[in-house]
Amino acid sequence: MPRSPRKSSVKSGKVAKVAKPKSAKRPPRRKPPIKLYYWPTPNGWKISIMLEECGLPYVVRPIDISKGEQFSPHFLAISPNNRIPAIVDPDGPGGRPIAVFESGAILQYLGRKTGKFYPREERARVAVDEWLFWQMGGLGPMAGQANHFRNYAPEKVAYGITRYTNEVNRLFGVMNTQLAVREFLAGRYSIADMACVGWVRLAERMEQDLAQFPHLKRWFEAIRARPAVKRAFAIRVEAASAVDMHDPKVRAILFGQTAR
Ligand SMILES: N[C@@H](CCC(=O)N[C@@H](CS)C(=O)NCC(=O)O)C(=O)O
Repeated sequence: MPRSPRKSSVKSGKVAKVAKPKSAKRPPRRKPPIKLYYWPTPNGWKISIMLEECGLPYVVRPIDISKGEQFSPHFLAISPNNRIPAIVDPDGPGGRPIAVFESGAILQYLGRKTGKFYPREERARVAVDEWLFWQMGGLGPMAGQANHFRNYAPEKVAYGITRYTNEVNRLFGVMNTQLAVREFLAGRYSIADMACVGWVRLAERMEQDLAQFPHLKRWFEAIRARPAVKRAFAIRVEAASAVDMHDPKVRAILFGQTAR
């Protein structure tokens, strides 16, 4: 039973101050939402999907990578690799703010924070980590290069196109084989699936036909139909739709980077 406040003795007709009951304390102030530094790309989608799946309040802060906003001192202080995505969580460990860059690290952080889509049990967690790191070190970089050589390189370099397109094809095959025996990459739906789905969404840009990978296709359709994923894919950034990848200024920013 909650303790009732004790009235101390009454002097000169006044009621002395009494301790406020715990329940009368002001509720803790709501923390502001997580800031998601974002551009609509497969790496950006990973985090908007996770935030939506977890029901975490967040605000989108577009970083226009075609205009070089990823090099602003403010953003570099959060993401020193000048890449999206990044987050700032005002309610980080110890209730203090934390900034996190690298999509894999952000997914793991949000998974640990919420206890969702990133199991605690060690064997299940290792399985998620395996597929998450497989995405970060394999599917992401290879698909990125395939997309670059196929769609953005100023000249058609046959060797680069074949090398990276084949590699994406091989990696799609690896997922297809795994998904023949598992509903999701690590068994249950997890941050590993969220990391991969954006690249499968862009299959056509990398000359991949999902009909060749029936289990991957089943998985992709199941994930794409999730309400949270639909909401994440529906986030519109007007400026992103207007980017002209043939514009020499845009190309110089994105494709001419060296050490600064
Ligand atoms: N390993 C990074 C890769 C992130 C990445 O490549 N982001 C791209 C968009 S998908 C970017 O910010 N590009 C900006 C640039 O090239 O300057 C991660 O997973 O977070």
